[in-house]
Amino acid sequence: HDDTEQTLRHLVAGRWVTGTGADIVDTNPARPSEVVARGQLVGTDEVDTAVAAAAAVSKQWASTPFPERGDVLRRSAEILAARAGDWGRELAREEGKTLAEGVGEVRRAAEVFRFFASESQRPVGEVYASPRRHEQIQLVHRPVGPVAVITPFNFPIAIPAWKIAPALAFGNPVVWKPAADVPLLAMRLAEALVEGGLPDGVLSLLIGDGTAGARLVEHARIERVSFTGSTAVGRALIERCGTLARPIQTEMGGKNAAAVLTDADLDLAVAEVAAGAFRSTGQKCTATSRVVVTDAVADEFVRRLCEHTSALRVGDPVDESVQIGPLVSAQARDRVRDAVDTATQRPAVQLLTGGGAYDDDRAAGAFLAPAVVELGGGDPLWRDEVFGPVLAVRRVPDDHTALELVNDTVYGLSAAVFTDNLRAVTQAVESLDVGILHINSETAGADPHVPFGGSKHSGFGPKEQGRAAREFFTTTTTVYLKPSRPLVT
Ligand code: UN1
Repeated sequence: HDDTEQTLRHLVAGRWVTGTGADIVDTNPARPSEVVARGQLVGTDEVDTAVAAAAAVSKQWASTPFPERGDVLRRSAEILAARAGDWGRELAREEGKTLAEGVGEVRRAAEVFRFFASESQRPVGEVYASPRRHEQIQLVHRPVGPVAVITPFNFPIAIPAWKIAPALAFGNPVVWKPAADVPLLAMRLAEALVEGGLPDGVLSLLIGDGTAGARLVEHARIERVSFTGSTAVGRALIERCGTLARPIQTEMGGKNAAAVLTDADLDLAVAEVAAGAFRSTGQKCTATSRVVVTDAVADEFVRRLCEHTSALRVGDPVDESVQIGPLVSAQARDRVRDAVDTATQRPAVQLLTGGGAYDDDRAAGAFLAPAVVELGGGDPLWRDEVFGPVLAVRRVPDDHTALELVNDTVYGLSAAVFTDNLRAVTQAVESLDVGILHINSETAGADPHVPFGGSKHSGFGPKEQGRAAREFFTTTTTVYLKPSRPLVT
């Protein structure tokens, strides 16, 4: 493996350039002295140039026949799939998720590209009858023009793929600003598209901070903004885009619950809840951060969950035997550890396992022992998104109450219910205010061909992926179509 230090570049108007912004050093969160990549952030000039280039190629890309656009995506998918091993390892070194998750994520990006390569072949639009003779009314979808894509650190290549692939497939140029914590994987995705034959200017990659993102969103030529990240930033962008009358799609926080009901298969529930809570070190907006369990099975479930959790192997993510890597940075680790420390000082909160940093060879890395806490209601750990490996357990008297507590949050991304009880499943489907509901599987995960997104404070605007993506990345024209004169018969 080539673990030599990489140089960061931005892709601006078809050229790989050095940024004119502040210096950045991209380090390995498992071993912070190890530099993965180094470079400079973008300055304002690069943002402006990228948007101008996107605007300049917009008509041409929109009128490129869809099979040609699809071919670019298909070739890029093959490049991603072929390099999944190497790029997945870079992902693990840069972001901290395990090698298996890193490789899986690059493959997933390839799958997303393959799906959207064909998506533009599917039936589009609608045809309506007209009340007037010889007239037909059609609903036609058209590209929207340059799109701004802003993505978080936690899925450095999959989340960008599921925004960029549909944007491109439906004929729109993209100006993309990824989180500055994961610049190398962003470069890899852009490389795959360039090698796949994407014309100059159709994708620009700007590695920058919030200032670059804010400037990008403001540009008059940007027609749509697609954002995944924190609720605070998402809401600020929604407000700004509201003022600009610019459509925005946001995927934001979560406080996803799993309900373990009285008839639950406890082996399954323990494995899935732990996977949902701790994979990617809990840094998913779909992560399980609350569990409600009925009194009838609580003792047994909690005992097994803690056993399972404390046995998870935490360490260097490129070591294949490791199950949980570090958090993305030492700051993230300290923030999460502080949240747990503060919570466990409150009498209603009991730390059952984990929550501490390590004092062995992992001390320098951003590692934190996966934590399970038990609490009553109303605690900040029950309410606030922590974005780390922390799971809050609450006991309830019965199935009905368990499901009611799943909704006890301002968020509404995903939920999991462990049961084969049809009455409980029916209650869950009808009453849980979430965008994604899993019956007998973990709260995380998303297939590319189905819509993804949350309700309440978790999401705003059209959902992502599947058929939902077309809604956001195209605009419609309602066409009243009839001949100029009556037909001669
Ligand atoms: C997944 O659960 O596999 O930021 C995807 C996030 C989500 C994506 C989750 N937007 O975690």
